Amino acid sequence: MERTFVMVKPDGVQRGLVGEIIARFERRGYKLVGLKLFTMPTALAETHYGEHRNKAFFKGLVDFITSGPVAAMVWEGKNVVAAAREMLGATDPQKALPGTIRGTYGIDIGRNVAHGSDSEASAVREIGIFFEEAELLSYNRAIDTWIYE
Ligand code: D4T
Repeated sequence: MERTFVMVKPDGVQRGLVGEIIARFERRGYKLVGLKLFTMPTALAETHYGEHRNKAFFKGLVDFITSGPVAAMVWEGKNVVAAAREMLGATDPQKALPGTIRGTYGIDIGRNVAHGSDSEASAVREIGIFFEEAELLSYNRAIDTWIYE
């Protein structure tokens, strides 16, 4: 089973959308295997967004992502990396399809509510940045036989 990293950003936490976003993944059938609420230190934000280090929006992005608590989570399930990206919608909420998380709750690209890993390699990298191995739980759900054939 694949795992992906999803994070409700400070705007999503401030707007009270943590429960809504968790509920979407739960209802779809994915399994929550890691969850924490914390304020990102600047060094962690710079590592997480390292690929954007030379972009004009980098400083604003780091200032924003460290401005308040984020809800970091790891979801597990079949093809969950790609599915989570689809559920989030396009990075720019104005291009995100209606019904997606960003297409439902966002307007500006710098306030796009939530993050999801963009590939299996990114998921492994990001889960490793945000979680200790012991914080990721392995457990069985009786309901899985009603989700997977
Ligand atoms: P995140 O990482 O936030 O889920 O976004 P994506 O993976 O969907 O998109 P990304 O890495 O290209 O962008 C990271 C982050 O930067 C913000 N951003 C992006 C911004 O403020 N202005 C911009 O012009 C771009 C391209 C939004 C998401």
